[in-house]
Amino acid sequence: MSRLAFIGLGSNLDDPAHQVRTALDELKSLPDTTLTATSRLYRSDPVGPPGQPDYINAVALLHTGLEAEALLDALQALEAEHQRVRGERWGPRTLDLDILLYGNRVISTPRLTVPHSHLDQRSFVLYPLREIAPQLVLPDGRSIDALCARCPMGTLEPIGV
Ligand code: A4P
Ligand code: MG
Repeated sequence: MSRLAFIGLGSNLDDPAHQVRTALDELKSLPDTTLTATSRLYRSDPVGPPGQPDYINAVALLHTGLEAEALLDALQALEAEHQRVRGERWGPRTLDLDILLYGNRVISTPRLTVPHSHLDQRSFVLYPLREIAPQLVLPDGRSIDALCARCPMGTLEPIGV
């Protein structure tokens, strides 16, 4: 069965815009998966340890036949191809690929929390998400419009495709 999955992309090292554009292209090659929509790229202030560079963020919509854990495996393989080195939590990275939403499913396993934690507090997730899915409703019934209304865009800035 094919499901809609929203993927959050983020990078703040080694030419972040190039990392994100390349990753959007690579999502097209995942098995049993179609890339259906991509947001613009956004510049965002870093959340997490101070002193790290600004991020480039984007959100993609996939139609996928992959189960959620298989999708996570595929995304982590793509992160590894981008020479991602896992350091401190929320620290700088060449590429971060998060499963924001997977159909209408709520998942809580040691490897996977869906919807992605903090999704409702992060402008760099919510505004690109709304750009490609203005009618979106989360599994708990909250609409993307309601979530954006409670999370100011702040310094988040679209920078184009
Ligand atoms: N994991 C659990 N649920 C998921 C999911 N839905 N999608 C697990 C992807 N992975 C999920 O992730 C740690 C573990 O989370 C994975 O092994 C997976 O099993 P990680 O990518 O190794 O570490 P992380 O990303 O540092 O941790 P975390 O808590 O996922 O951080 P976030 O929430 O991804 O935040 N500031 C700006 N402006 N823009 C950003 O994109 N990103 C982060 C990272 C911090 N600050 C940022 C940004
Ligand atoms: Mg992550």
